[in-house]
Amino acid sequence: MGVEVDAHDARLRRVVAPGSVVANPRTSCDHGAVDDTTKKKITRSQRPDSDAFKRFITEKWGGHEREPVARAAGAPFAAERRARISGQFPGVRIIAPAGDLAMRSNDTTYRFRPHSDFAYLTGLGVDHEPGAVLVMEPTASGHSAILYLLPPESRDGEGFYSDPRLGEFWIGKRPGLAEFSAIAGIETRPLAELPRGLRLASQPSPAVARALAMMRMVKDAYEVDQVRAAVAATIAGFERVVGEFPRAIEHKRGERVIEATFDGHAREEGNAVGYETIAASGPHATTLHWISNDGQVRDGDLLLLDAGVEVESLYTADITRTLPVGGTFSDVQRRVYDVVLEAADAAFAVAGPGSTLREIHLAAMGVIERRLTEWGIVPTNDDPDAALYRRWMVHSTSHHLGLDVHDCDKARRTAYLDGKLEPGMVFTIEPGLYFKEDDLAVPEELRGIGIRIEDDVLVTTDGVENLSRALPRGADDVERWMAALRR
Ligand SMILES: [Mn+2]
Repeated sequence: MGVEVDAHDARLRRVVAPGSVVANPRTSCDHGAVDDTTKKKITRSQRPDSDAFKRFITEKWGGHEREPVARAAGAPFAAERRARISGQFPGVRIIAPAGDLAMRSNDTTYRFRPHSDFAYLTGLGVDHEPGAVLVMEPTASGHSAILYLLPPESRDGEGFYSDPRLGEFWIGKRPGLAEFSAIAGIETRPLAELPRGLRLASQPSPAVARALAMMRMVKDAYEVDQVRAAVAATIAGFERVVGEFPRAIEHKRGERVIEATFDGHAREEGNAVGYETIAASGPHATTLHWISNDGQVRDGDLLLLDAGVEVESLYTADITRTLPVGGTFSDVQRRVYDVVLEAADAAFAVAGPGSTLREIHLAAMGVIERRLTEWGIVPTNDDPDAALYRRWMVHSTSHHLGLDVHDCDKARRTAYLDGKLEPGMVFTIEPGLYFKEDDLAVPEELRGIGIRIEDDVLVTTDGVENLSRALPRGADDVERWMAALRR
């Protein structure tokens, strides 16, 4: 995603709704169940209330055994992270809630995604586990970790069929406490045993949140592997999208064809998209966060696709390519494209251990300023800090990437922008140029052209590795790649 404002936060807020991180044990507020808060039966419930029914529905079922589980690949790494955060907060209780199901409307919830710090400290991905709270209690030698969870309602109780949130009749078999302990390598206890005081204040402290953001800036080997997998899945998604261009051109909302193709791919190959897909054709590409995606895709347009697959461990990629829908760039499209590519290359040239995100941004902006000045569209100004060229590139060039698309946002600003890059850091390089349709400050031929090129970058011991290099960047390479995909 191409913007400094952390739009991803909106999604986190959706998952960890204000006030809802406090787990809500055994609150059945759904179909036919009684809401603990209101004690009012859900209006539409028509389930039989007879004792005979209640007895019959809980008997005569086959095997009760749970699926065998294996230790999660990320679990040892999560243990190492817990040890490191423990060392930073001796004697202090550390709490990391997964967050709770967020209501969409009435009793309908959004699909659950745990808080990224919870995933980081437990190694649990996918939709594990609404209501869970990781508590690290201080001990003489460090901390002991306990994972408090809502146990599933299995076949021997009324909740099995009456609790749409936990009952296995509704949600299928899920790991129980023993299974989660085996998966994560952490002692588990029922959420009901979480001390009440912790329930009421089960938010990570700002100091812990900041320390975790600082830690998360340098990825361990497991995290780098996961980002690589996310990038590979994302590149495959871009290839699928190009294959759907003919259908997108035919459709009245071709951008939705692009979005649905990529998002479907993300669900098939990963957990979900890492953020809302931007599928912006023609002038829509000049709207930085164009996620309505309800426009047409026309031959001759450029299609800006900014999208990322989030894999099951919840690490995401964040890649943008700007593709000529008809397969070939026009002269003016290519002229703008080449400037953005030159800016990206200038950013790559200074990126490496010891450089900073601020320096990388300035390298890219140097190219943008020089070329736009050569084109004669930047007004002269006596103030050397006026930076009027930024009218056409208002976002920053880089952000950290990992469990969150805008990763480590709670890190200190000085560390984020001016901290020296270290091996293991993963960030984006994503300059762009955006000439809006009604921009009277530029020649008519530029109006309606929006271009961004975004790659995901790993800092190595002696430079950087472009993790998304398998996706063509140069205009000629893009054209050849698209032609090959269409054959
Ligand atoms: Mn981005």
